Amino acid sequence: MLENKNILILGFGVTGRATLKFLKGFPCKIYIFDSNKDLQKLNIDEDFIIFKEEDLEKIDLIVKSPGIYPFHELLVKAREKNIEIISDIELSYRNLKTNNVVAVTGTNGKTTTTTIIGDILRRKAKTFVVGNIGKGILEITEEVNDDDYIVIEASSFQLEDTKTFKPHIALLTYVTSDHLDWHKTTQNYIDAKFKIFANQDCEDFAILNYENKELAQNYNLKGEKYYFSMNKISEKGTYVENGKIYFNDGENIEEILETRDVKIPGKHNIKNIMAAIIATKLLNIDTDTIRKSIISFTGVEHRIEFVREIHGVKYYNDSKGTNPDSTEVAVAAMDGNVILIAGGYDKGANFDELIEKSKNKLKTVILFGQTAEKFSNSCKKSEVEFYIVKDLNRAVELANKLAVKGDDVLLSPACASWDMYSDYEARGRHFKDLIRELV
Ligand code: UMA
Repeated sequence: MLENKNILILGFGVTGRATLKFLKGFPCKIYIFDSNKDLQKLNIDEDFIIFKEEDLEKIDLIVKSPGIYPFHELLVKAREKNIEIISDIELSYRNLKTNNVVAVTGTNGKTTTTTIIGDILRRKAKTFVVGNIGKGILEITEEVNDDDYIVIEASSFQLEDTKTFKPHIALLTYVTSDHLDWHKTTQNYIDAKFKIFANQDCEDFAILNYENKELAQNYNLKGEKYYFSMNKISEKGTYVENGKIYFNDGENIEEILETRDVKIPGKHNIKNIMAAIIATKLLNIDTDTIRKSIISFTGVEHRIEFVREIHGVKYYNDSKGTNPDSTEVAVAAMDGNVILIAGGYDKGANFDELIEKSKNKLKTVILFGQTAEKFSNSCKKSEVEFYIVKDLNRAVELANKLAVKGDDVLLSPACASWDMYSDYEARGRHFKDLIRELV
């Protein structure tokens, strides 16, 4: 289907590069468009033509990067000319050798759920974990064999431009249905999320959050439905009862593990785990393997990542918490009193709401970086104790001094890292190094 076609790669980031790599094996003519990059200077080995507007006449197929606005003028023109526009996921799916495809989407929890599923499957067979998680699916499409598993984190942008994509297991972690009548765009967003199920048939499986059960009824899902819920449910799927997670396959109910054995904090993560259990049970992975994998799972790096427990104090790295909202979720996910280490590059955010909403859990806030002063004003308003220190080293030193058994020390800066670090990963790694050195 790609032979002798003129194909336009729209956007030359992670997706565009992977698309080019994949297409080089086909006898087709490749055009690339990227409005922000000087393609000539990039030293690209593969043959391609730098796209010019007049070339659109010749284009048969566009592979669109997810970050490009759907109503970008080129796309509008392409639609007028009936040029096919697809995402990388669609192109990959059309060329994939395996049917063991698990796709995960949702408003929150995608990356963690995708990672857990990948970790479990990897114990049994060759597994590729790709997509919105940071790796273009076309990067590995050719490598995938019949028996391999592929786990795809799919964003709504990527799903929007799918047509035949039919994952054997499709999983929606959660999608919010707020004010559907008012926000046409929210409706479009939800429609895109549900596209993950669109081509499934009765041989496939649809995994849903029980809280989305009613919403799902609008979409006439053909896959066999499994739900996950924090409360006992009679439908097929997973649920929590008396601190234990159970899996119900419609005939038998099996205890999988106790929630207290889960290392990653927060109710939201129990839901992610329950979703992952369903996906892997449906792929016939044995319970022992699932349990072992979950118990040893300490989280996605830099996202409420459990680092270490010392003298009854747990340390968490949430360096990825680069805005007040995500820090609020991280604080809420902690079990004990929280010593929050925060502050960093000033993006103009306001911290009042974060501190006010979290104040019952906050024992102390230790601030550093450009926003320390501003952050401290929010603490004053909400009467939360705070300290300002010079850097992360001092922050960890002080947290270690102040913490008592049962406390949680959480690095969740609510700010970008650029005032002191190259990126949030460097900041998170530094924090973990400091924690590992504590005695
Ligand atoms: N570009 C244009 N014109 C435009 C806009 C962008 O030419 O109008 C070009 C940019 O110059 C750049 C390229 O397009 O060179 C970027 O494309 P992209 O934004 O689609 O990003 P990719 O590098 O291809 O990465 C994408 C996902 N990014 C987005 O959806 C924004 C990555 O998810 C994903 O890992 C990758 O494909 C592989 O599947 C990142 C993300 O931020 C992690 N996702 C969003 C999120 O999680 O919130 C959805």
